[in-house]
Amino acid sequence: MEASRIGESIGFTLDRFIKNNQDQFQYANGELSQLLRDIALAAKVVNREVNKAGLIDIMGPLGSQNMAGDDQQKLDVLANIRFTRALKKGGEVCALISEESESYEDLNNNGKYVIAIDPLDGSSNIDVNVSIGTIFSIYRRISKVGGPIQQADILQKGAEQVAAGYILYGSSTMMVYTTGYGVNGFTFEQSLGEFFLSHPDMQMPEDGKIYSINEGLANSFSEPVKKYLQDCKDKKMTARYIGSLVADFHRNLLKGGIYIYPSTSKDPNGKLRLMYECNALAFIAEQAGGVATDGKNRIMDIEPTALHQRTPFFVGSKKMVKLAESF
Ligand code: AHM
Ligand code: MG
Repeated sequence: MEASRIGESIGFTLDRFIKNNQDQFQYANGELSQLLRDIALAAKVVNREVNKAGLIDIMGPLGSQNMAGDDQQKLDVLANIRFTRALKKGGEVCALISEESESYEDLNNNGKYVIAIDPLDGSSNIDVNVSIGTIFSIYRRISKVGGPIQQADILQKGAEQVAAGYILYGSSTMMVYTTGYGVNGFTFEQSLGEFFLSHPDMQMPEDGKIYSINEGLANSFSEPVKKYLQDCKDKKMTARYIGSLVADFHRNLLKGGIYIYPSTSKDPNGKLRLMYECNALAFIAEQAGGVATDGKNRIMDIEPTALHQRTPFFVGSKKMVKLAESF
C-alpha cells in the first residue's frame, strides 16, 4: 500500500448516507430511511444465500410456478421470504406487491408505504453463476393510515414513486437507489458487512454504443424494432445481453446503452412487469439523465390496471432511446 493511503477513510456507509440525506425527503421523519435500511439488511441476507448457492441445496427449480406461470426457483422463493420478513418486522410498509405472489400482502396497517418488489430477477441465471438482482419501488400510501388498504394505494403509477432501487448480486454486490434527488450506488464490503458509497451521483451517458435485446426473438418483433436493430448493426454497435435485467441495466447505466424488451407476436405487451421491474428502473434512469418508454409513452406515466401488468420496455441513454422511438 502506498504510504499516502495509510489511514485513508473507507468512506460513507449506506446507513450514514441515508441519515445525512433524510432531510431531502419532504415527509422526513425517518420512516422511509428505516425502510431503505430494512431493504439493505434483507439484501445482505439474500446476498449470503446467493453466495452459498451450489454449496447447499438451494439451487434449481422448486417444482412450482408463480402466478405468471414461470417456474419458481428455490432462491426466488427464499428471497421473497427474506424481503417480506424484513419489511414486516420493520413496520413501515402496509402492503407488499411481489412478483412471487398473485395478490398483494398486508404487512402492517400502520405502515405509510407500499412496496412493489421483484425479490430475485433473472432466475434462469441462478444455476449458472450469472448476475441476478432485486428490484423495488416504494410509494406513499394514499388511504388513511390504520384503515384497510385501498386499490388506489396499490395501483399507483411510476411517477408517484418516492424511492426506487435495485440490488445487483454480481462480481460484487451493489445497491443503487434514488429518492428523487439523483442516483447513488453502494458496494457491499463483505468483511465489514456494510454497503459503502462507491458511485455517488450516477449519470447515464447521454449516448452509447451498447444495445441489449434478445435477438433470438427478432422474427417476432415489429418492423420498426427490426429496423432499429438493423441501424445498430449498420453503425457497428456492440450487442450485450445477459438476460438478467438488473445486470443489463446497470452496465448500460455506467457505460451508456439501450435495453429493449419489445412487444413480440406472442407477447404483445412484452415480458417485463410494469410495477416491480420497469417503474423502478425508469425512475433511476430518469434521475441519472436517461429515458424510459414503452416505445411511445413515458413508462412512469402508465396508469397500472393490474398488479402483474406487462409493458414493452425501452430504457437507457437519452439519445439512443429517442432514436429508437423515432423508428
Ligand atoms: P424473470 O422475472 O422471470 O426472472 O424474468 C425477467 C428476466 C429479465 O431479467 C430479463 O431481462 C428477461 O427476463 C430475459 O428474458 P428473455 O429470456 O426472454 O430474453
Ligand atoms: Mg423478474
